[in-house]
Amino acid sequence: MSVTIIKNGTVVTADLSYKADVRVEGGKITEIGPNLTGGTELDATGCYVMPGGIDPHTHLEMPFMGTYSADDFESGTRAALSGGTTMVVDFVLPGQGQGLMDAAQMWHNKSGRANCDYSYHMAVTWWGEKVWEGMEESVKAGITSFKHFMAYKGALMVNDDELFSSFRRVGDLGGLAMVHAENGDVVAELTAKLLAEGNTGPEGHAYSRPPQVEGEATNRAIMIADMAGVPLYVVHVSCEDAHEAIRRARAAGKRVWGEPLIQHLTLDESEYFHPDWDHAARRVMSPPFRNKEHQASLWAGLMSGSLSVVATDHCAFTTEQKRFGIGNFAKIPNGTGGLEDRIPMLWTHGVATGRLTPNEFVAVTSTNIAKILNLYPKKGAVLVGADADLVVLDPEKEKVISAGTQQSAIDYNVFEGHKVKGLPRFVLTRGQVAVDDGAVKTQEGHGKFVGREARPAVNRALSQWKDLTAPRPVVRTGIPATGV
Ligand code: DUC
Ligand code: ZN
Ligand code: ZN
Ligand code: ZN
Repeated sequence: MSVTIIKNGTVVTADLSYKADVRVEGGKITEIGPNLTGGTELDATGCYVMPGGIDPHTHLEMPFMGTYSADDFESGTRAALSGGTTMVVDFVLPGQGQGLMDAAQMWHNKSGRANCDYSYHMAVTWWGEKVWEGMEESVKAGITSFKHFMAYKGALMVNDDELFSSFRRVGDLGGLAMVHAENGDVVAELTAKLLAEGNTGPEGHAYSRPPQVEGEATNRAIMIADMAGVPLYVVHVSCEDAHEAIRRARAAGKRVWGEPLIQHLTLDESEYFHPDWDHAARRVMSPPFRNKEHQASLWAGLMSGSLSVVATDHCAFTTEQKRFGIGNFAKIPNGTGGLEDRIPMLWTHGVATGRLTPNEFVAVTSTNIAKILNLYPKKGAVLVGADADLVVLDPEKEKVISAGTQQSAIDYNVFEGHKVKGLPRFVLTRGQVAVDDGAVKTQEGHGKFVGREARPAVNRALSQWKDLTAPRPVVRTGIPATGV
């Protein structure tokens, strides 16, 4: 079995930084210590040896808004690896009336081409007995997190009664509930009003989804999750209104996590007022980019720990696809790329600016989500026995982000022209070198599905500090007896 030694680097985990070599054999880390020899050496002098990034929020080759997202499991995971992300968690999106395991099979058919390991979340896009039953099968098949859209009315959105039923089911199964939190009814009303008033351009997208719709839905999801007794993960937290609801929940002892995206941390709403229609439309995603105060709130959340994970919601569409929405912003496919830029952008704007320590960086790009999704320590760790999914990051290496040199299949990059410092020298996916001294050398089909275990006891017990099983006063019914 081939042996690789990562030499002379500084190992950085979510807890510690220390000088050590790392031995990799059979796809696993087999030894960490000084002066290791006896294998192919990768020179990590001046570099940090960290757990590979985990992006828990991607949409690869997903049918959406009349088209398919442009990066598939091959180009998407190649983009991921090139930027130091060694695992993605993609959303299985069942069609209306479709069974969950049917949809999961469709995803398995696509993901065979992946270059790195991957897992799935299951989306609950409609509600009925078939879904209720499918959820147990999904958990048995290793898909233990369930995402609910509170927006996209008439398509993916589930109502509160459905949300409550589904959350209870997820809680009973020991899974994790997830939400896209925007008030879909209000978004639909605002969209219709804006279009009727002639606001058809991409900026209308931002006007139709103000921070309040996100704050309201986030708070509602938290309260419903609390009543259902299930832990909750809020995807793409973009504003103070949602962050505030999450902070309050966490301070009250609720098991709630928030995930900001690298796009919301580094790009703001002025992008939608760019005079070039294509420029603005390429940045249309939900929730939209916000103003600088909201951005500052997200950074504060990462720095203080009230927000836990940085993801991308990678859902890339070409300019041609974005142009479906000329004359009607509501038809612009929602989504932006970011998979290959998340690590360098967060290092540049987070660590190099002094906002985050390297250890905090590892926590929010890898270890925290590995723990939340029950992947740790197989993933998200530099420990003996862990998968050798590693990034050797050179903090001095620089580049200017450009669509011309990216791996993603689309024809632009929302971070075009951003100078980043902190790039992978080497990236290993289960021991295989996918980035070799900066050169991308991925292998189609190397990636494997990683199933996850549910946690019935832990997830149920810790989601609520109140004892809902305590005896309650019996409600009196019927007619009072005479004389009472
Ligand atoms: N938001 C997007 O921008 N794209 C995919 C789905 C979503 O919720
Ligand atoms: Zn979403
Ligand atoms: Zn998404
Ligand atoms: Zn920048």
